Amino acid sequence: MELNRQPPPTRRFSTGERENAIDRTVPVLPPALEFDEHNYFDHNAPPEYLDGMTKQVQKFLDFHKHNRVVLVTSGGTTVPLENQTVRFIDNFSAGTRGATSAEYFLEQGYAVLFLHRQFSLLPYSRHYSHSTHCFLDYMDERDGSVVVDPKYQEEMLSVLRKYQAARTKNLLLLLPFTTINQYLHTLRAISVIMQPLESRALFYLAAAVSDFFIPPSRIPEHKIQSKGGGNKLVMDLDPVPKFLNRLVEKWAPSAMIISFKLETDPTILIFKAEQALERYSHQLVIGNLLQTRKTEVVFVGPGQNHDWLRLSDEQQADGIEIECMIIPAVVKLHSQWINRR
Ligand code: PAZ
Repeated sequence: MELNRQPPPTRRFSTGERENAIDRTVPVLPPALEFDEHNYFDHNAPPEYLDGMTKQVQKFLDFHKHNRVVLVTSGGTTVPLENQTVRFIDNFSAGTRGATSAEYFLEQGYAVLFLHRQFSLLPYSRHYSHSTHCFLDYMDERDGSVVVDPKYQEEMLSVLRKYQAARTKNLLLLLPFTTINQYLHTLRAISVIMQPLESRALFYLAAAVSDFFIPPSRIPEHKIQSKGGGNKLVMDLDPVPKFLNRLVEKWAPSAMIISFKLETDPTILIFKAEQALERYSHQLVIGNLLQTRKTEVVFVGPGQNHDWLRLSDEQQADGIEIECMIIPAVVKLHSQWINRR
């Protein structure tokens, strides 16, 4: 598969096509322009912790200035319905793709910035959290001490060694977010700090990012009242500007950028992935379907190039993870990207 930086699509100001919100087959919103960026970031305050987080990232990048660094985004963003948030809109993503991919990137020698939804799955600990077992099921008591149940020893030792190696070598930095606004501010700030890495920076955008939000001018301050249970709650959400275009053109112009596209209707997956690639002019879209995302994905690159990666029945039965195919393929493309610049 060839990688290309296509010329940016025809410029026009974005408009909120709210009537298109439900029909996923209509064209996606136009990419955000500079105007949209200012409009959004000037009116939606950054999270209070952002300065501290960017200092951490800067320190991490100073340590890895000659290495390849991947920013993996993972998990779903929330959309608060109140400023003092009691209720919010969320999505299904548990962060499996992101956390699993991060482990395989670490195996390939990358330093990993892991921008993830707080409390979603994390690299390494994911093997023992959110599973059907409680983590205490992995433990046993021996002579008054807590030990790992012998039947899990071998596997847990292997995971523990990889985790400790990543920590000792300072290869993994965990960066949590919760809301769509925190995610966007953090993504922008980090990508700008990553600019000196040039082509050694890789963006692997696996997070399930909200498409709609309530702007600060309309969000209620306090908990929405149920008024005795008789009233309907009618929501009026604005589209979240499509900042991928800004990432490609301004925030990280030399980096390789890979986005994911999730659909539920197999007949539109490739079309939507191609459409995203054309609109945002980045290097690769990885398409996946909600139902089969753990066993197959499609790489959609420039020139209507489609490569399906699929686990065989046997691989599935053996517990092989699709990310062990995705990441080496991505790393190969990233090497080509670096060598061409
Ligand atoms: O977190 P998870 O492993 O359950 O799901 C991963 C995913 C489907 C969210 C990811 O592969 C993806 O497609 N992210 C982009 C979603 C989108 O905005 O279209």
